[in-house]
Amino acid sequence: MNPLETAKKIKSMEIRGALEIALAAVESLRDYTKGYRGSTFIRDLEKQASLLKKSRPTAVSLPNAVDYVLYLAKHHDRQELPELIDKFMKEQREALFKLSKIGAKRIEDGDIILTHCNSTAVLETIREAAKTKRIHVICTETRPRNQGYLTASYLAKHKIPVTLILDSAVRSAIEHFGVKKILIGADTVAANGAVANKIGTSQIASIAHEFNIPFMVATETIKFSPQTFLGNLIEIEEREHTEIRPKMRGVTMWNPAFDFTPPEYIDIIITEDGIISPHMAYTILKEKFGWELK
Ligand code: RI2
Repeated sequence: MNPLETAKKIKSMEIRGALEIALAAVESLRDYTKGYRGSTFIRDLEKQASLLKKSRPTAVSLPNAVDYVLYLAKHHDRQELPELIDKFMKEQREALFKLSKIGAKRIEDGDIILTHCNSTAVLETIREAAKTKRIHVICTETRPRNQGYLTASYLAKHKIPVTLILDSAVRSAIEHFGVKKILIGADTVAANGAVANKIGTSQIASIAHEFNIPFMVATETIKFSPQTFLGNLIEIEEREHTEIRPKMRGVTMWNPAFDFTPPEYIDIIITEDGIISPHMAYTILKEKFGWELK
């Protein structure tokens, strides 16, 4: 699929999830590179990259991955680029596998875990833990796009006990089921350890804080934001109001797709490089994104 079509599918959320949108974007740049016949490759690749980066503003995995392809293009021959992109994509899928192994160790037999939205990092971690431990997952619907239905279906398919609840039932569910841990994914991790994730995450974090329940984030390091290290702010995407419901005369609507959870509410961040406190985000950025920060 070409970058323009891919950008459209990312914007419409036909392709979604912070890791999947990054991989789809770089795969489209790989195919573009393979089919390129012009004479101004870097300039033309940068135009395609810009289309992809504009498709959704919050998940920094997207610009990180696209910028890395541009970095590779500027430091290697065009003929080498497709193979280098394939290698990068393989590394990202391996990162997901590695973090799931590490994260599974923080899940105990008999845990009741609440999650929000639909995160492959979360689901692979739960699936890995469920190989040897009894786990019951409580998942929210996640209005307005109801990604929680994908989570519930996935867990049911893998015979992991799962209960679907309303977003507004989180506090009641924590009390009713005796939730032991919260495990959520991430779209972006800022340099100060704050996490951008699906709207409603920060409310869950504040409830977990009140109940003194561990709030854990599962995320690959590709979602750490070098730009925030340099002082930039992460834009919270606002989506079509009609995702909430059809227009109502005399009623305005507001539909932010993400929110930020402050580091104080986050106990651990599980990555493929290990488990860190949110305040160690700086270390990850220095080690993993030196090329970007120069
Ligand atoms: P993985 C999703 O956003 C959710 O916020 C999810 O937690 C996050 O991306 C990470 O997903 P959306 O694409 O990369 O549903 O862990 O708007 O799959």
